Amino acid sequence: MLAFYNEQHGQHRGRFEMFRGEMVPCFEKPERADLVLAEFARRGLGRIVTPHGVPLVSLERIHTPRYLHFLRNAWSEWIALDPANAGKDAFPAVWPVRSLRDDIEPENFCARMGLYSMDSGTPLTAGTWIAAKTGADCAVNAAHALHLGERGTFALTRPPGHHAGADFFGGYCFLNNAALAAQHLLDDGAKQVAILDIDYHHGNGTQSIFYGRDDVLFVSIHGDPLTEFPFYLGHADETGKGAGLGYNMNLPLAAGATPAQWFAALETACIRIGSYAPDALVVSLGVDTWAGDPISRFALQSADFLRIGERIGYLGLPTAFVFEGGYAVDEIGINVANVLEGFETTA
Ligand code: OKP
Ligand code: ZN
Repeated sequence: MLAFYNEQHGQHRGRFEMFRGEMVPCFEKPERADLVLAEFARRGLGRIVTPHGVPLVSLERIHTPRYLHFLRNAWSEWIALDPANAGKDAFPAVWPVRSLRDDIEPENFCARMGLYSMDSGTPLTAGTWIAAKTGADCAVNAAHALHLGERGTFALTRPPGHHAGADFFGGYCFLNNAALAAQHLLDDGAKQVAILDIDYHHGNGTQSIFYGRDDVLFVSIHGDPLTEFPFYLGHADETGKGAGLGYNMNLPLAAGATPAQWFAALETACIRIGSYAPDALVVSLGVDTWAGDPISRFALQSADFLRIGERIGYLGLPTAFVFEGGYAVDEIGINVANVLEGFETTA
């Protein structure tokens, strides 16, 4: 397996996130990717390469130009407000919810932070743009390598991407790496691509990006949004719209669902993907489904991740794995590497 990794991810290093009325240390931290990298190398799972930088037009295949412009300049605007801001992360504090206008771009930076975001748990830092951009490079390179003949590739990126929409950040995500990978596969000539999202949290950004399209099938297994982040999307009745009707499948499970229930959902997901018969598969690979994850409530054991990789491998599709969540850092390397190793055993 060919892995794409860029050490610049470490430049995105949020200090705190807002959680239940206080600022708590960020769960999404650089150690996550470092530990996955170390375990990937320790097991000899494959070659690790630095991705080529992709042009901004590749990002514009998924994200709006005005959002990309905002994201690239956000930090300099933040410190322009007050030089002392250099020592603080930027957070949104106001949002254009129902009845407020989101069609006019405000000049005020704080107002634009809200226009382009969905939560207050996602600090924007000095190195956010470079980390997100080089992460997106990893994802696009991982997709391109499938086009060049690889059977399986791994974009070892952070921050994650699946909550980011065409024009907003949130849920620790800024650029939607999985969506960029899927779109790149189509641009390389694939006719149909499936995305399987197995992160604990629903990939609202990915779903929304492809909701009206039938050339990308989105299938997600996640904690029920009635109780779990991102709350406002991810229900079973969201099946797509227009040309995309029937090409979105949500398999929400109650918090506390057992591994047996989770694997039954994986079977449903794989059957749907098999019947779609895509040219390639993108996996949004979160391991926050592990029993000990500090912010999630499923119960998978480390050995289960080997079985997940195997089941995905038996689909027989060129597959790009894109790293998403997982916050139990001591086990994160083992759990991610288990999925990749399970996939490799099916070659
Ligand atoms: C990102 B990914 C926890 C509150 C939840 C958002 C979770 C984003 C998860 N203190 N904050 O899907 O793993
Ligand atoms: Zn997650």
